[in-house]
Amino acid sequence: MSSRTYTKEELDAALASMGVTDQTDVSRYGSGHINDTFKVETKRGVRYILQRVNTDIFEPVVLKNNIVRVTEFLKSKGVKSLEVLGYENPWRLYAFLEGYTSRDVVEEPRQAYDVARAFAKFQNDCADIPAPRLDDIIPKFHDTPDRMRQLDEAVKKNYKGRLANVGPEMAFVESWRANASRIVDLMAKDDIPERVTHNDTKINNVLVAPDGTAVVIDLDTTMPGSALYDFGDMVRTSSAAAAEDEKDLSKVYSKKEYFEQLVRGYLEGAKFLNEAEKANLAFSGKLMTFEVGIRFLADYLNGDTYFHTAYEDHNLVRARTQFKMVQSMEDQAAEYEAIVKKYS
Ligand code: ADP
Ligand code: GN1
Ligand code: MG
Repeated sequence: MSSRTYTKEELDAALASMGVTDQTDVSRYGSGHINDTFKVETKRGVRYILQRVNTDIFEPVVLKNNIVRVTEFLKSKGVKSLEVLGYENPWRLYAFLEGYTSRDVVEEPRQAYDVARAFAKFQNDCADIPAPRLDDIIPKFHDTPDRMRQLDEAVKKNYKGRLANVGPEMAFVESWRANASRIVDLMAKDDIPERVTHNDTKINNVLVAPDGTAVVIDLDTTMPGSALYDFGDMVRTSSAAAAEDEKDLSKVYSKKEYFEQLVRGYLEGAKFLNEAEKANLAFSGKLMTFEVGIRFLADYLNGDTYFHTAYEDHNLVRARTQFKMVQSMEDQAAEYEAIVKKYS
């Protein structure tokens, strides 16, 4: 879906409803695929993030409760997090986190380490959130077999007649289909425990300061899940040599030195992992990357209704990079398993 446009009046009204009236500039910000995000400059020099929640995807009242609950809990512990300054559904206002950088690709191994430390700390910080259990904000979010079912439906409908364009991608999917249920099966057997997880650990959902201190953002999908969802999705973007939508596939592969720093950083922070979780760390990188690949492919076949897209084949380009990443991790499987052993 291409991002919708907003009139100045709409944006001004949203800001006024949350007490901001001295804005000098409101402009699109960041590269998130789901919500509509704006940076707000004011006469006072104070900056904000204004966001319109994607109500096609989220149930807004449930989401607001979850966000308020998680951010208040982190604040009560003194953990730096998103600061909610206003929330008038579907709009919300966050303090702009000054002094931090958001990136789409890792440029040096140290950055992969910082990302992994940040998400491990986030899991630790959220682990003792008081009952009741957090809401399943998007049910079956990381149920890969269910994502396969959604892809199969999209193939059957072939709503846009695009199936003819995805022969090689579907062949890759078939070669991988048998692996889809491994994590949900281990969870069903209780070999892998349910924890409070972020569930969207892509690199631009953590802001990092020059000294390595980090703030985890985009808390919309914080809910019960597996630690492996978070580690695997980190590997997907933070071990990648190129952007998620790089068209030249020769530039797309998983970099071993980034993967090593992810493992080092994550295992330094996530001391709570059991043996089954550790044994599946390297596998989770492949599975979560595959999962996002089939989600992009299904969205392409459905006519681009879910992820923001900037051009006709954007979701197909993204699906291709994901499958290339999975293949690259397969090619390095023995080395990646050895890295996990080294730090376990
Ligand atoms: P989406 O759900 O669409 O991914 P995000 O909440 O991740 O939306 O926000 C999109 C981008 O906006 C982030 O990747 C980050 O670059 C930037 N961003 C979001 N919140 C803040 C904040 N409080 N301070 C600074 N930048 C932010
Ligand atoms: C979306 O919101 P954003 O852009 O940080 C998506 C993730 C995908 C990611 C792929 C709620 O993340 O699940 O992994 O795109 N978020 C949601 O880039 O579906
Ligand atoms: Mg985001």
